[in-house]
Amino acid sequence: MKWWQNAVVYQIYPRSFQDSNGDGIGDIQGIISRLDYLQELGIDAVWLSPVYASPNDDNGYDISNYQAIHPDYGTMADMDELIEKARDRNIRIVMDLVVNHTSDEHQWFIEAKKGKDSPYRDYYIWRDPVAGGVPNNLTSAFSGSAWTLDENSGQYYLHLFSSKQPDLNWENEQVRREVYDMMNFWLDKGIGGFRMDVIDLIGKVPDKEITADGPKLHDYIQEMHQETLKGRDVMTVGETWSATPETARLYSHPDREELSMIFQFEHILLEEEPDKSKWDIKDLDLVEWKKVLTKWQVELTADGWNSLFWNNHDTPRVVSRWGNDTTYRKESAKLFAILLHHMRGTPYIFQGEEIGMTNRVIQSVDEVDDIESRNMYYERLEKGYSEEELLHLINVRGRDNARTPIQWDDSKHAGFTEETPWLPVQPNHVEVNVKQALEDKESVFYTYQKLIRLRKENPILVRGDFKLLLPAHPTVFAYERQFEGERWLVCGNISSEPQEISLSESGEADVMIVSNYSRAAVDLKAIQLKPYEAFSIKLK
Ligand code: TEU
Ligand code: CA
Repeated sequence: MKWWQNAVVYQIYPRSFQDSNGDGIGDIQGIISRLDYLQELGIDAVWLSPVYASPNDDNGYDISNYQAIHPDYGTMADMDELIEKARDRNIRIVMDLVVNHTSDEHQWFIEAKKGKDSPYRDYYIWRDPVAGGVPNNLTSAFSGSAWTLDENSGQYYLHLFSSKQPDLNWENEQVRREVYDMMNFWLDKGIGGFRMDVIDLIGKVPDKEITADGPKLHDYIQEMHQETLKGRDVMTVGETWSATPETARLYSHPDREELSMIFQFEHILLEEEPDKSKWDIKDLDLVEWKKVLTKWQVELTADGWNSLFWNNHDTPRVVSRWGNDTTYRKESAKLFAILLHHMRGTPYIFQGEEIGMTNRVIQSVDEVDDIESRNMYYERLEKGYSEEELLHLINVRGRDNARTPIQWDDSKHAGFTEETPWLPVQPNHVEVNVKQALEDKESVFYTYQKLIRLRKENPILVRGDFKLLLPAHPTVFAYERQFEGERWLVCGNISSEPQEISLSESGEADVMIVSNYSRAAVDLKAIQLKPYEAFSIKLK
């Protein structure tokens, strides 16, 4: 058993976590000032989104120096202090590794742009025009072509994200060497590991328009493991939008010496029209959703490891997306916590999820920060979409939803900052905030705290088998965990309508473990579930 197999990881988006110097931007000293809170919650590791030098075109996922801290966030001394003070609380700091691309303001790209004979030219991917235009049909995740013309050389360079995020050429051994040296710089500082940004893209073959899962992808990851991770007690989680349980085994089988686990997104992608974009939305079919979650629970058991998450800095907040962020905000936030934290895998909590923070509603594109939303808005406005339609898309799917400042208390800027925050604080911070949550024994916070503690105290959660119940029920997600004769039943009504179900095949209920309605007992033959009611119970 590795430490990260019964750990719970907390994702911090530093810009929005806690400001300490009154510039309206979250920073590392702000995180240090909140370590006691994270220790109180009980988490074991922090995934820290990028704090490196960056022009912030993509809020830090466009890095101009991997071994320097952006002044917005502080200094390298602050970073060393964070790693040390977190370790004093048995909290590891997992850094974000963004090596599919750099910023166009990285020294390597500045050199590469100087001309075709630059020693750094082949750090990136350059192609001559074809028929006077872009080399092929590859497109950017942030709208438009993935190719931008460099006037100076008359060649195009590849960027699967913004034109200020040129893709690194992983075929070039020098690039790989530079990345491994940088990784060892951070690992030697005693960080807990890496979250690896779009790592499934580094094996791309642009001339064949192959982006994810390229032919050399696992060769590169295995080489990376040997050159940096081998022999270190660290965790790695790859962000792999293309993953299936089959490929997840390739990344996470312990004998393959690649990664500890990956983030798979199949349950997230169910709301998108197949082979289109995140903005081509379709309704969620909960039966399909349960089937996908079950597939990942049962197909990765023996020879791989799962991550478990509902949201992150790229996705809308779970209580608004799938729950009910008005009448049943607390109940549905607790329901999703109960359903996730009883599953097999390493759970991730996105900052603010533990107090049931909600999406942010905007009325105008002028309020939008995120490049992905802005580019989509203007591209689709050109194509004739209405402003109202596009604002709706941003309100339900935009990444700013997750990036509003953490609501620490009911003061003017929610205790996040004394000045004007870089992104407005949500109006509902007056009632949804950490201070209130810590004072309210029935708050979402204490449900998360209990679930985190349960994972430490009960091997069934870490090692037990998973069995889906009521597969065809349209709104109830129920499953059993079984380990060495012990059986737990977990059940949640993902709807605002009461439901009556029978789970008599699970036998006799024993003691209640967790409930979001303070339920004391359950008669498995006939269970009346309240709106968004969830519970877990031991079975005899
Ligand atoms: O995200 C990869 C990615 O594909 C998502 O941005 C996706 O396009 C969409 O935003 C989610 O629906 C990673 C980082 O998490 C993201 O913040 C960066 O913008 C991106 O890579 C580029 O580094
Ligand atoms: Ca600050």
